[in-house]
Amino acid sequence: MQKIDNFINGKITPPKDKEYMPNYEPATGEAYSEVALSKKEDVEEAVAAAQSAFKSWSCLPSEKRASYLQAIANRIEEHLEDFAQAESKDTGKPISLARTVDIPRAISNFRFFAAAAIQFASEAHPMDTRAINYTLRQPVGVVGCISPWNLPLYLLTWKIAPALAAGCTVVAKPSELTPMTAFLLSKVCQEIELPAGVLNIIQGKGNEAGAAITGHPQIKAISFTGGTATGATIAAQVATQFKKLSLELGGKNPTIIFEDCDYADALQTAISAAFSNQGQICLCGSRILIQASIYEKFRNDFVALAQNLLPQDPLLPETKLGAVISKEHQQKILSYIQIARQEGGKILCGGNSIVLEGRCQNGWFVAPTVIEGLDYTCTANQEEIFGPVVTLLPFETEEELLQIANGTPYGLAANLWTNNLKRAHRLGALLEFGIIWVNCWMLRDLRTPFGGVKNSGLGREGGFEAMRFFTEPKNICIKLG
Ligand code: TXE
Repeated sequence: MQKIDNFINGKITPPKDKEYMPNYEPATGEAYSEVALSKKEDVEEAVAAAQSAFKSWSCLPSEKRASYLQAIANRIEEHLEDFAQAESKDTGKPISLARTVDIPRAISNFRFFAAAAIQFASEAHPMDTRAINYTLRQPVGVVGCISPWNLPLYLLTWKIAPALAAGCTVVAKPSELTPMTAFLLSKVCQEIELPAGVLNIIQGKGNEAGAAITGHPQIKAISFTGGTATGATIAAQVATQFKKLSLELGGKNPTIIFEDCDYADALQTAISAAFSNQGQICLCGSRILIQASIYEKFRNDFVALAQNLLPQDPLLPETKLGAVISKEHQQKILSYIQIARQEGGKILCGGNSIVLEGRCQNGWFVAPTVIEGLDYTCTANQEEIFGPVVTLLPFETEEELLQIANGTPYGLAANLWTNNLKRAHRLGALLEFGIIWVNCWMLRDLRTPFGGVKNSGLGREGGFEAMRFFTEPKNICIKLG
């Protein structure tokens, strides 16, 4: 069975203790490869390699660093189909999504930060004729990048690219549930002859390899994406080490539908926002808040579309809904649906696992599920389910809307549908989220700050914000005359 090893100091390297664990295909429920179970000793070797490479990498002209990032982007593009097949097999997501979103976005991440590397600027502050201050931004050193299983290559490269562009060297760890595309990235780095030690990829569990990275004294910054609970664990661990920390965590995002919306567009986008990647995107619209005057119509139209989104084999080009990531996650989703029932929710469609025939008969599938009749304080409206499950809630007034929308521990993204410009500006300022989409969803300009408030995270990724995160600003004041 194929072994997914580490990438350390430019070499594909097995874990020192040769321990592996099965890597499963969610669509079949069967192991199809083995992933390295790296430990502290493997992380030590990766950090040493990154430290050795830091001086030369950080002193390279930015154009040269940019050329390496471009070369990685070009190589991934040449192998786009291999990456898409690997991503779909590893995650259970539809192959069409891997081909059109995940892998192209990973390519864009490298291309975007290749350009940012040569545009990155700083600031100066003259003190009349007395002195001039300038801010020298220097790369922090070796950094740790840790990513989740839902958009594996997309989110891992969203961290790696700005870190390399800023002149840092990297120890990265993908989720142990979806190691394959990071392994393919290791091979791309070898093929384009990225200098040894600049990027090191460690495979393994979060509480072992991940904790060894976040706790390593020579790692100066941690960029993490994952669950809120894990984010809190990491924050507690690194606080006493005064490391720079960026946390992209969970969400419980509202899709808000006013009666004056572009109805067909709002309906179709609400379906995409609810069920893309089986609802396993932190930006998914998992609560749909509908103005009371159109609640029944929208509910009926939404359910009619949702119940036709039946799960299929993710490797089929026509598949719209694939498998969820693991048996445990499937059970977690079903348990939330059971709690919703107990709390008085009405299941309008779905509410159960799905068993397919053929090669996917043992896969982990959940029917698209729509629930109504729950108060906004109920569990299904407060906690992140992270599956193909949405709740519908009516509202009468803007005050009621804001109470419901802002009434969860999360604050990542809100999706507002109205053609009333004043209302869009007014609510944009009052909705407590890091991202507000108006009459669109997942429209991303990589220059913009990305991230959430409250339990959705700390700090922002994206654009020069991300590059500034990986640098230290030193103020130099020079007396004139
Ligand atoms: O997270 P986990 P998952 C959220 C999403 C959901 C969760 C799903 O909403 O809540 O992430 O991802 C490693 N020290 N977002 O289940 O378990 C682990 O090995 C160091 C939000 O994977 O937190 C994996 O590589 N590392 C986001 C990674 O952390 C540790 C977008 C995430 O694992 C660790 C995507 C530890 N103690 C998902 N424990 C956004 N806001 O953009 C685990 N890991």
